[in-house]
Amino acid sequence: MPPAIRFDVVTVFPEIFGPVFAAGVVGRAMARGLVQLEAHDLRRYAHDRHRQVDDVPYGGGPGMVLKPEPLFEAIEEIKAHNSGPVILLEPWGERFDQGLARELAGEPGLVLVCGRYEGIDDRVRQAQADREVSIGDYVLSGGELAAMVIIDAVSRLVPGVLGDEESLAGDSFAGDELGHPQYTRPAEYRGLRVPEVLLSGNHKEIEAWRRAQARRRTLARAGAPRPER
Ligand code: 4FV
Repeated sequence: MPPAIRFDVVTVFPEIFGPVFAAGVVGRAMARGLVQLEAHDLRRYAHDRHRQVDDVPYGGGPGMVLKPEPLFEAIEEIKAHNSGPVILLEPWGERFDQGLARELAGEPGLVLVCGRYEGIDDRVRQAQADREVSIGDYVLSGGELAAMVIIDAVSRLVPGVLGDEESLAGDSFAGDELGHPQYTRPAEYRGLRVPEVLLSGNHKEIEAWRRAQARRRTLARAGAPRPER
């Protein structure tokens, strides 16, 4: 049975993806063949003696830039078996959020290209990228963590990945509201009690309380001024 979604990642550190997705709901979905992930070693597409994947920036300046040739070759080889969008992970990309996660979950696959060092030769963006995505306004040492965030958030939205013990319904951002507070046994701990309504068994009142809490959280966050830094 073909996977529900296939992720191909281009990276200079392919070995870090296995351990991250060995456990948990995404790991289980991979074991069930619902989600497929292959991390491709960029160096495999550099054919000189030193397998050079980066070089000094034209115009001078610090650091190194990922070369176009290995990336073009890797992306073109991958596109033979993954018809999904080619996505560059870059801080100036479109912001990743639950809405974009839902959109990407509808794709047959994603080709995720991870930058390192000072970044990627811009010709890769010009000629190979369908989208550029950022997970947030900060600079990472590489695109790998951003790729992992996207793989996890998108995989959860693929039908069949979440068992009934996990549901999308209670997710924050499932609709336009944040999730409600959650509690489990014991009913009292360190003098802190679980709200009585949740112990009442009155599902109408419980649902009303949860909606009210979700709205309170959403308004609190919407109203919270982002500190100028
Ligand atoms: C990033 C972000 C990010 C910048 C230089 C990789 C690094 C290197 N990716 N959201 N924020 N990428 O900082 O996605 O290419």
